[in-house]
Formats: sequence, C-alpha cells, structure tokens
Amino acid sequence: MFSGYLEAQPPTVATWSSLYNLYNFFGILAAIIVISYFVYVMIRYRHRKGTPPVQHHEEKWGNWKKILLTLAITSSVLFVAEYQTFQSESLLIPPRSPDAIHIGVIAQQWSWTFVYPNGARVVGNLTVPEGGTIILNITSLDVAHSFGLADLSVGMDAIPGLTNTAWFEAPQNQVVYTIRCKELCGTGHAFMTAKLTVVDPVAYNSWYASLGGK
Ligand SMILES: [Cu+2]
Repeated sequence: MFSGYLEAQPPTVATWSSLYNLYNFFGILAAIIVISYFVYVMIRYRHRKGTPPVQHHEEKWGNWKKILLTLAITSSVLFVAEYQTFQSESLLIPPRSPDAIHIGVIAQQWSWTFVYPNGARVVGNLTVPEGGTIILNITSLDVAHSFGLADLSVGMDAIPGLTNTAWFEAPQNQVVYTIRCKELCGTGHAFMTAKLTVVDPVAYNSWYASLGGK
C-alpha cells in the first residue's frame, strides 16, 4: 500500500512502518468484529411489541467453549504482535559503526541547535550526508521537548539534564525533511521546527570543513 513511499526509505523505516501496519490491521479487525456484533445484537434483540422479557440463563460455566476460543484468539493475536515488536526492538540501539556521525541536539524554547563533532553549532538545520549513519544525543536546556523526524520514523524526548540517544540512516537521495517538536512546550511549540537536509557526501565534507569548529 505504501510501497512507493517506502522505496526511498532506509530499512529501519520500512520495519517500523510494517509494525505500525500490523497493529493497525489488528485494531481495525477488532473494531469490525466488535461493531458488527454490536449492531447485530441491537437489531436482533430490539424491542418489539409483545416481545416476552429476555430469559436469563444462569449457566455460569456453560460458555467455557466460547471463553476458551476467545482466549485462544486473543493470545495468538498478542503473540504475533509481540513477537514482531520484540524482533524489531534491537533497531532502537545505534549501530556500532566507526563511520557513524555523532551529533548533539539541544532543544530550547523554541529552537533546535545541532552540535557537530568539531564543536560547530548550527541552529535550525541538520545537514547530513546521503546514506550516513547519524547518531543523535538529544537534550534540552529548559523544559521537556521531543525530537520528531516523522519522515524517518525517529522520535525521542529532549529532557533537561538527560541525554537520550536516537539514530537513523540518512536516505540515499537528497531530500529535505522537517523536524518538529512533538511535546507541547509553550506558546512557540507549533513553530519549533528545523530542517533535515540530506546532501551528497562530497558536498557534506566541504560544508563540514567550512563550518570551523570551536
Ligand atoms: Cu514543543
């Protein structure tokens, strides 16, 4: 369904998306079953003139087959969903790649500052090379914010006094994505955005050299 969108994306994004679709599928399936049964019962047992009162059967454990079936279905669904989830958990840990670029992310009301390995600080624009492995060390100077890069399925809280790690693999094409704050942090929250700019590696290296760290 989203194959066109996923083609240009790194593999971790595809994994998160398929996980999202799995939960979505089970959620919609459960809704269809529950709502259909609800509507069926409403019509089947609607009040009609001369209907005798509903007979209540006092069979406490008479429905054990239904109970077992419900438990079996529920546990199978949970098993599939949890298995897929735990399979993907290792993707949260940044890869130990010597080529990874470590960038500090400092959130404050209401801007994003990116600190490059040479110490240079850039406000509002995260520039990375195509296909690069980017490891972000995220913190905040004032209140709780949250780093949100929805296009690459990256999200991590920015908390004062704490450094949280998130990582992503830059796409193989030159794109510009929007980074947003996804934790309500004051009146400027909606405008607390930055750009992720993916450039080719040669352009990245000359841009990085021109930064002049301090
Ligand atoms: Cu915010």
